[in-house]
Amino acid sequence: MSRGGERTHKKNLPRGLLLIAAAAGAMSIAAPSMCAAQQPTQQQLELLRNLPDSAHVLYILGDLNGDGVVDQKDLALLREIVAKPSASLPAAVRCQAAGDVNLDRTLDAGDVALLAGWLKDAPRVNIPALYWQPGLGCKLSEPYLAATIEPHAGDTFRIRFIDPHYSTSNVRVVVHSGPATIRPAADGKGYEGTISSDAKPGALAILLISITGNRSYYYDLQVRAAPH
Ligand SMILES: [Ca+2]
Ligand SMILES: [Ca+2]
Repeated sequence: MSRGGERTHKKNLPRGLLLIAAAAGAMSIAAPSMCAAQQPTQQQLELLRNLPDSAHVLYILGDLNGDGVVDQKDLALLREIVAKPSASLPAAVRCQAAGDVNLDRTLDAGDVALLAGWLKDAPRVNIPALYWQPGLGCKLSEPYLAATIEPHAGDTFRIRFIDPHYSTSNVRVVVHSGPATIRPAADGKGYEGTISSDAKPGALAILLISITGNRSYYYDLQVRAAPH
């Protein structure tokens, strides 16, 4: 089974770096200057404003056009960007950062090769990975989720729904593996979990998020080493 996004990437990622995407015109999710077709609704903005401090908006690694799946369309867009790095972004791109599938903060042939490999034997990545970046330049795209990143052992973590159509009745989150437990949030707008108090620094708690429409994603929480 393909776990295209499976990675050991979250170690040592510098915090607060501006995303490569920003330079090429991708916008902050809350930017007021989005063109009309891509503007988040008031309801979404309200949900974004009310996210817990530790939560980051997630995007799907490899999903450049933001349609919720990772397939040949995304690979074609990535090839186009890499072939002409000085050209303006193809109009279909909603999340340039999602093309950095090897997470080295550049878009180049290495990403094309990796994404092509994920899609070599399947029309789409079976269960794509969700990821986050500080200062992310992605426009709001599927799935509309935010999550705690890098919890410590013993911490509570949260998955929050930004899309108002999502609730605990149509989005299911379970612990796929690793030192964590999870339960629906009392308000039905997300899930809350706990990292085991004896979790080792660097351990991965992998969540499986299943959304109505038969789509599933992995989200990795890496237990942070630093003390509180
Ligand atoms: Ca896509
Ligand atoms: Ca890259």
